Amino acid sequence: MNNKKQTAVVVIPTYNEVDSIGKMIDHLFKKTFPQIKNWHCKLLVVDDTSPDGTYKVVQEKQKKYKDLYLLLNKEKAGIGNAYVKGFKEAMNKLDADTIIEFDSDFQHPPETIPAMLKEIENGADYVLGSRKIKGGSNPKGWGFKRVFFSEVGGFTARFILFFPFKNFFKITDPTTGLKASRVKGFVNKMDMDNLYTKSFAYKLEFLFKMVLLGAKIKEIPLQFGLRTVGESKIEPKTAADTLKTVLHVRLYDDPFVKKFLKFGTVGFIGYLVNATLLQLVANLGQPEWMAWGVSTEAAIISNFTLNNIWTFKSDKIKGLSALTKKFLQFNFTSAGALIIQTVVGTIGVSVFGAQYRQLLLPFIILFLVLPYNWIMYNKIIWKKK
Ligand SMILES: Nc1nc2c(ncn2[C@@H]2O[C@H](COP(=O)(O)OP(=O)(O)O)[C@@H](O)[C@H]2O)c(=O)[nH]1
Ligand SMILES: [Mg+2]
Repeated sequence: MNNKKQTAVVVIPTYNEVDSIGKMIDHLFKKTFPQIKNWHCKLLVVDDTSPDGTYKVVQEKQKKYKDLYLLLNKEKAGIGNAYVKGFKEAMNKLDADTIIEFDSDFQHPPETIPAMLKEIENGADYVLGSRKIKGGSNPKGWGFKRVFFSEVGGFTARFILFFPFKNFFKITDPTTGLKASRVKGFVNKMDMDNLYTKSFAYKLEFLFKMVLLGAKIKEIPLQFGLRTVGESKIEPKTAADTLKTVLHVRLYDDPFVKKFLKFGTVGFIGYLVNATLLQLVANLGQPEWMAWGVSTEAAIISNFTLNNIWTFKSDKIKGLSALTKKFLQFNFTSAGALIIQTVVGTIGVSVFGAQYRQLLLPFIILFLVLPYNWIMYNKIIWKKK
């Protein structure tokens, strides 16, 4: 064990924050950091060469505080861009063990910094300031419209990113800007050169990717303050951009969704095989049972093969004996789906009437057969070793 203190780097991106940055720097170095005994705290301001001269205030303060750093970008390139640069600087040059995302406008109370570091010490990898849990709140001055959009937006993001898994219930404030992230195993594993967005929505992309990296998440209450000086840089297009980002990462980066889409595609191909062969064999003048039997089995073979080489290729079944055994099993679970569909379909028609037959079928498939097959494939046929 060495007793060297861990380093926490607070990153503040700024654009035209000349009225708040000086006060914030003084507050952090005089009041906040001295309270934090277990960490060596550094402050990194990432400024996009603000026309109002924010960076000049920082340069002036650097004469006074040795742990104050400034990263100057040539032009305004978005808060996400500023943070990516800040994260890299904090990791590569400032020896960061934990990185805190913080605003200069006092909307994030500085007392949350020691609170977040405590949670990191207690084993959390990713600490989020939440306005939604007990002790947290939106600014008192926010009108109905602002609160409404924040609520609806937050819920939509939560749903798209995490439904139906535990983080949908657990992460109450996905659009929060206040965060502390563990570097080792998390920020240093993040592919920051290939982020989808450099705007405010990077907050949600980061959140999603931290979850994928297996971060242990802890929320602390955030009493989000009113901005007293300067202007919000949130642009009108932020909402649309955020929606695009959450949809993108969930569709393209979530292994569950990718697998589920393949599973759905294979199922649909199976249906086409079934329908085509049913018609062909019947047209050949074969008995009805033969047409149904042959086409159904062909669909089962198609589903088994395509799922094995594509959907579940990471758990692919190989070797003749294993393949035979699993294929037989697959026929049994498929028979189960057939039974479910037949029984529920028959009951449904007797309850609602035959005119609802075609309407019942997609419902049965969507709510019963699909989940049933998904579970059988994952838990039995292509069970993880
Ligand atoms: N460097 C940099 N900082 C930015 C940019 N956009 C916003 N910020 C800073 O990010 C922080 C949060 O932005 P803010 O406008 O307060 O967002 P709000 O609190 O959601 O209204 C503030 O310190 C801003 O100055 C940008 O394009 N570049
Ligand atoms: Mg703000």
